[in-house]
Amino acid sequence: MQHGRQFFRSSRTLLMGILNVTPDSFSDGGRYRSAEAAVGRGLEMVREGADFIDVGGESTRPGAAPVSESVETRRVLPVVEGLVKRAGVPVSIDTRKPAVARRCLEAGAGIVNDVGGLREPGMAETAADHGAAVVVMHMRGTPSTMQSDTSYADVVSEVTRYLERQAGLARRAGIREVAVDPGLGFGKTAQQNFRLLAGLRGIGEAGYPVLIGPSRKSFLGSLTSGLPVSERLEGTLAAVAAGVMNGAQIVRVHDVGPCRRLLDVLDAVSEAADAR
Ligand code: HH2
Repeated sequence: MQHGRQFFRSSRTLLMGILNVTPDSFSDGGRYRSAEAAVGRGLEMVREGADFIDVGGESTRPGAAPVSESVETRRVLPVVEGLVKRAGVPVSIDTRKPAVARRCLEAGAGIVNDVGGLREPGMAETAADHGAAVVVMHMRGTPSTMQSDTSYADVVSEVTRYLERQAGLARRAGIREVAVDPGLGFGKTAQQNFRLLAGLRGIGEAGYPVLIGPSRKSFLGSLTSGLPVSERLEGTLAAVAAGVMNGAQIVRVHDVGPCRRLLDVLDAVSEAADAR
C-alpha cells in the first residue's frame, strides 16, 4: 500500500526504467531469463538513475500475440516482489489486466502503467483500492489491431480528448495520482508520433503530468532508411529532449544512464531559466 505517497511530482524530470520480462519484446525481449537476472537489471537501472522500474510481462509491439493472465503473472510477480524488497524506488506494473495489476499491487508495486488506458472493467477500481498511481496511455484498439487504422482528423486533439476523458474516469474512481501518455508508436504513423511530441503542451493543459515512451521505437528509425533498434539511442535522446522541452515530466526508457545524463542537463537549463 502506498497511500499518501506522491509519485509523479518532482522538481526534476522523472525517469521510468523499462524492464520487460517477455520472450518477444521488440528491443529487450528474451534478455532476462530468470527473475534474478531481471531483478539484477532493475537494480542496475536504479544505480543508473531510474526513479521507477516498470515491469512488463506482455509485449505490446504492433501485432504482438496476447498472453494469458496466468502466464503474465508468472513472468512479472517474482520480479516485482524482488524489486519491492531491494530497489528502494517505486515499482510500476505495465499491464492491461486488472488481475495481474492486483497481484502486483498486493506485492507492493505502487504504480499501474496501463497501455489500455483503463478500458478494462475493474482496472480503475483495482488501482484505487490499493492506493496506486496510474499512467493512462492512448491506444486505439489493441496491439494486434492498432496499426490497421491510423487515420486521425487531428491526432493531437483526439489523443488529448481521450486522455482527459480516461484521466477523469480515474479520478472519479478514486485514483489520486494520474499521469497521461500519448502512446507514441501505438497505432500512429511516424509523422503522427512527431506531431504528438510537438503538441505535448496541449496534452498537458488539463494539469496531469505527461509521460512519454519513445524509447528505441521504429518511428525514430524511420527518418533514415530504417535504423535498427540497436542504433536508436541518439534518436531516443533527441525525442526525450524535445518531449521534455515541450512539457513532459516523466520519460520511460531502456537506456537509463545516458538518458539520466541528458535529463540532468535539461533540468539544469530549466532551473537556470526559472532563476532569472
Ligand atoms: N510503450 C511500450 C510499452 N509500455 N507504456 C507507456 N506508458 N508508454 C509507452 O510508450 C509504452 C508503454 C512498448 O515498448 P516496450 O516496452 O519497449 O516494448 P514491448 O511492448 O515490445 O515489450
